[in-house]
Amino acid sequence: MIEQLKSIAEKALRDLESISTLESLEELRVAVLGKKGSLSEVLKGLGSVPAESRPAIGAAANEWKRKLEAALEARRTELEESRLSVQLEQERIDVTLPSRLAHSGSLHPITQTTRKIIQVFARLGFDVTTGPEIETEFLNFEAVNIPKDHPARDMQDTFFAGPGVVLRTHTSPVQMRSMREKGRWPVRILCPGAVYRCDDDATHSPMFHQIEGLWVDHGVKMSHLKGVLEFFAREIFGSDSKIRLRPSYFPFVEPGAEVDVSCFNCSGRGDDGCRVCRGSGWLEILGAGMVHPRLFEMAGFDKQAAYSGLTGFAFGLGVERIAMLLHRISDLRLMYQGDVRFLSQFRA
Ligand code: FA5
Repeated sequence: MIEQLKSIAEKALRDLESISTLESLEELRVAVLGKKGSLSEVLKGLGSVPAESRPAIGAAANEWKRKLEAALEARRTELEESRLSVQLEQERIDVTLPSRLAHSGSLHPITQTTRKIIQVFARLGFDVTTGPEIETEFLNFEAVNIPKDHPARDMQDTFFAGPGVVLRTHTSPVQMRSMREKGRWPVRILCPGAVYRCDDDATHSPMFHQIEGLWVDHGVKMSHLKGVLEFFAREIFGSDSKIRLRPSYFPFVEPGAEVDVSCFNCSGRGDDGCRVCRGSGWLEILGAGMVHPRLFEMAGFDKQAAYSGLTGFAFGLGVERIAMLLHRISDLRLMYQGDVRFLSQFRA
């Protein structure tokens, strides 16, 4: 039996030399030393051996087992080390390679400008509200005092989406929606959103963005409008900005005004070579005025209230126009072409 044990162990030690993977090493261990391994199988016959021979066989078996285990362990360590070094070689990272540039996106200049403007008016207590871009012809025009066939409709060349339905030409219908929804005053809202007109040139796009402001309450005056717009101009264009109001006509306000801001490039001096104001010293930024009392009627407000001191002011600005002025963009169409070379210049 000792001879049998010896031959099994010696064969196992020889086999061990040709083993090259951890998996086949484990297979060999199980085949020899496992519960049903060849060494264990031989030892099962120990019962039939005379009692006096058993200690010697047991000692020999233990000795071979110990030798085999030590050899297996040594081989395992070798194989593990070589597997690790192969892995390290294969997964080598060259830390000296230049890194790939991560392209992070950024907010579109129109979104940035819209948010900036909203933040300014939010500080004055204006709540942001929105309305649908597909609007009824009634709310887009009649309800804001532009009757059918009125020449004022020519000011806003309109896309019709169906009978009595238009792509809104301005954000002014949101004034009416808000007043009707609330049904009472005060109303102090800011309405940003896309609007549509049949325009297309370097400063006019068929789709553009406006922000409408409306403040309705007893005692709201033109001087409040001026103060609010002056604050807006200083926050957006710089602390020494001034504004001026020029009389103008919008059917939904009376009186109405075009509002200009002093040129931030030449500090309003109107320098000859100023590329921003072209020498005038002023930049037109928005339309504004005192809410026409007819709008309060259309909103369903109590007629008496309309004539007993309920007043309001409204203004509407083009976001693209403000973004173009702030970033000196000469062609508004650049903002819609999705060219990252252009857009990446506006990373905040
Ligand atoms: C209006 O749309 C009025 N609803 C504004 C208003 C509201 C006046 C409340 C009084 C009281 P206007 O048509 O001027 O006004 O347009 C306002 C701004 O939108 C313009 O100053 C201009 O900056 C911008 N705008 C007009 N048409 C285009 C266009 N096709 N593309 C880009 N911006 C435009």
